Amino acid sequence: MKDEKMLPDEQQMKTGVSRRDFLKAFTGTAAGIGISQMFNPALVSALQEELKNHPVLWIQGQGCTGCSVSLLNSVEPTIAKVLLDVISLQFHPTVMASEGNTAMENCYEIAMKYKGKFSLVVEGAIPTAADGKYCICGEMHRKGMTIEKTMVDMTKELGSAAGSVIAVGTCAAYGGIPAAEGNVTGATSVMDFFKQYGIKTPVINLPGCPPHPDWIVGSVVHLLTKGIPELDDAGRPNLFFGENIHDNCPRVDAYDEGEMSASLSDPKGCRMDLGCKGPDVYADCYKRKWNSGMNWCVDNAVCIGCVEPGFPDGMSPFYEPM
Ligand code: FSX
Ligand code: SF4
Ligand code: SF4
Repeated sequence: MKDEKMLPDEQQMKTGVSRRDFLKAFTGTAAGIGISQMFNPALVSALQEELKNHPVLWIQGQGCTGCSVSLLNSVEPTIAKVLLDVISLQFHPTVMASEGNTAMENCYEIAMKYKGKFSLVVEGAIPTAADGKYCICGEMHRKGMTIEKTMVDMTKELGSAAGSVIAVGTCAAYGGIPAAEGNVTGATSVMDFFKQYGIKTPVINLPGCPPHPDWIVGSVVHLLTKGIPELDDAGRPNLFFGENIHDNCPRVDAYDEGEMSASLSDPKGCRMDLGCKGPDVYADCYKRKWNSGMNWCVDNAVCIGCVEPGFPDGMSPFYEPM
C-alpha cells in the first residue's frame, strides 16, 4: 500500500488541479468541486499513469446490485472513462463485455499477475451456508471438468491475493439485509469472513444501502492514489462517515424547539416522531445529497440508518422513533 503523499508537483502543473482542490472534492462542500469534476481530461491522464499497475476486480455476492447501479448512475457521461481508463476495472459481472470461462480465467490471471497490488471490491454479503452453494459466481473449465466458483471461493482466493479490499454497500460491510433476522444463507460481511479464514488483507467498509456514488469513486481514487483513508471504529472512511446526520440536519432547530413534522409531506418540523434515526447515524448525506444533489432522505421521508452496522434489524421498525 502506498504511503500518504502529495500529488507530484509536475502532476499538479500538468493537471491544473491542486492537492487542495483534490481533497476538497472528497469533502462534498457546496464550495468544493464535485467528485466527478476530478475526472477532467488532464487529471485522468495523470491518474492513468499512476494507476496502470493497480487493477481493480469487482465481485458480487448476495445483494440487489443497487450498489453498482448507484455507481453507474453517478458521473455519466464519464463513468466509462472512470471505470475502464482511470480505475482500470478489469472484472465486473454486471458491466463487463466478456462472460463465462473467459471472464473467470481473466479475473484469476490478473489476480496472479498483480498479486498483492490489485484491489478487490466486494459487493453483497457472502453466503456461507450449504458450502457456499447459495451463490455460484461462475464456472471455470479445467481438463474437461467444470469447476464452480462460489462467492465463498472467490472472496477467499481473491481476497487473500489482493493488496486491499473495499466492501461496497452495507451487505458487504456489515451483512446488511441478507444477514437480517432469519438469514438462512449464513450471510456474513467481508471483515467477519476474513476473521473466520484468517485473511489479513486490509478492508475499507463503504456502507450504504446503496452507498452514495461519491463515496465509492472518492474512496477508490483515494486508495489508489494516496493509500487507505483514515477509518472509524466501523471501518468507514471519516471523509464520508465522520459527521452525525442529526447534528447537521437542516431540521435540527425544529427538533430543539420541539416542532415535529405531522406527516412525511409536512415541509416543516423534525422527523423524529416519524421514525428518523438521524441521531444514531454518521454520514454526509445532509450536505452531499443524492440524485445528483437533488434531495436526500430527510427531505421526503426519514433517515433509516442504512450506513450503520445494525441495519436493518437495529433500525426497525423504520416508522417508529428509537
Ligand atoms: Fe446490499 Fe448492494 Fe443494499 Fe442493494 O448489491 S447494500 S441490498 S442497495 O445493492 O449489496
Ligand atoms: Fe434529527 Fe431526523 Fe429530526 Fe433531522 S429530521 S433533526 S436528523 S431526528
Ligand atoms: Fe442512508 Fe440515512 Fe443517508 Fe438516507 S440519509 S442514505 S438512510 S444514511
